[in-house]
Amino acid sequence: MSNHTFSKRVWLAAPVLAGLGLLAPQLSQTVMAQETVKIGMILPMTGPSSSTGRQQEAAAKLFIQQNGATVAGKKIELIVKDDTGAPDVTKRLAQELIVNDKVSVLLGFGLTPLALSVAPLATQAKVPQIVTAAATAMITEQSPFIVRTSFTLPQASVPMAEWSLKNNIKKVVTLVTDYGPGLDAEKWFSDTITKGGGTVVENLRVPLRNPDFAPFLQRVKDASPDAVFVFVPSGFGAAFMKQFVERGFDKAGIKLIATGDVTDDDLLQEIGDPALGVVNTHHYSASHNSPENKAFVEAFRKANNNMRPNFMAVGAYDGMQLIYKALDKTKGNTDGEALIAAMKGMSWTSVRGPVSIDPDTRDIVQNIYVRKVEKVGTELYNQEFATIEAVKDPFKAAKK
Ligand code: VNL
Repeated sequence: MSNHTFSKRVWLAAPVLAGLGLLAPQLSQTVMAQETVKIGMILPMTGPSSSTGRQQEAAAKLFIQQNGATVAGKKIELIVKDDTGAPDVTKRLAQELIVNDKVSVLLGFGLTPLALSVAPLATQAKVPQIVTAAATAMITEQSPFIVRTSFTLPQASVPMAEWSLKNNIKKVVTLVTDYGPGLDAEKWFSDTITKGGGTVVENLRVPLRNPDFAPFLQRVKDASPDAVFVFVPSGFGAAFMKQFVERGFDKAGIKLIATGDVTDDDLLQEIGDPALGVVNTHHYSASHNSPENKAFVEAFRKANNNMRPNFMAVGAYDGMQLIYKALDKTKGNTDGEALIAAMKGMSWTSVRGPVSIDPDTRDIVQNIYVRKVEKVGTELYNQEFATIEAVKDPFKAAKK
């Protein structure tokens, strides 16, 4: 019996069988099996940024566990791939996921070069590429199929400069990792503080691979600024802080200010007391005070051997949230253009606070919090003490 005849018979018989209540379980099983929506998640699960992979995979899986694996009548299948942090691998995996697995959506992308390597494929295949980690501002401009749920470095760095100006920090040195997000942090922090009457005496850039901060920290010391503003990517903060303390900075009267990537929730306990008092700006703290976040942190810890979620986990959790919401809105239509249209302007209450997707830029609009590292009980947290509401990426806002 050919498939054609079979399906014809099923359709002819369907009303009768359904009436008898005999068809429903069988038919729905067939339909579900056929209508699986595959989501390809590409992350650095090994290599120097493996903490980002671990956090994001855990968060995506928690989201599915909490919300079920069915949306708009379709079964969700998450496929996780390890790109080891190498852009050529990210690109190959994306190609395989699109061509062989026929994924409807790609998500993840732990670092800027990894996200950039996939942008042309997303455009060509018309597959939405949800960037849940990488944070260089221009990433979303590389394909109309990119939507971001993480943050941008200009978004986090401008508020740090504004706080500095109000708190009598006038002479600064910047020290950033030498690639996309670091250069964004350097530029937007420096421009903002200079416009406000401050002075940037040096812009120091440390290599991404095997960074040795010691010679750069010596130059910071020699310049004796009021503060040093630092960006290093998630996972590198502990190595930086170790050398910072070893060189006696905590006693040299030079303040450390940073984006929250440095005082990452994933590393704060490991960094320990040297982080106490560091003021920094970011979009998420595990101690963010909301019922949604309390429930999230508790569930995340429970499912992951007490691991504390960081901002990377939240980027992926919201990435899944966005995909579910878009599928709901399209009533299960997985056409790439339809999904992107559904995502534009979408808003929800994230565990980080209220968020939305800017319909013009496809980038996330969110609160940025000014935080100070403090001890809560026996643990260190970034304690939020001021909020700048609904911040759009300044890089794209400046172009208008
Ligand atoms: C990036 C930006 C990566 C911020 C990060 O951690 C981060 C990036 C891995 O765009 O490469 O904290």
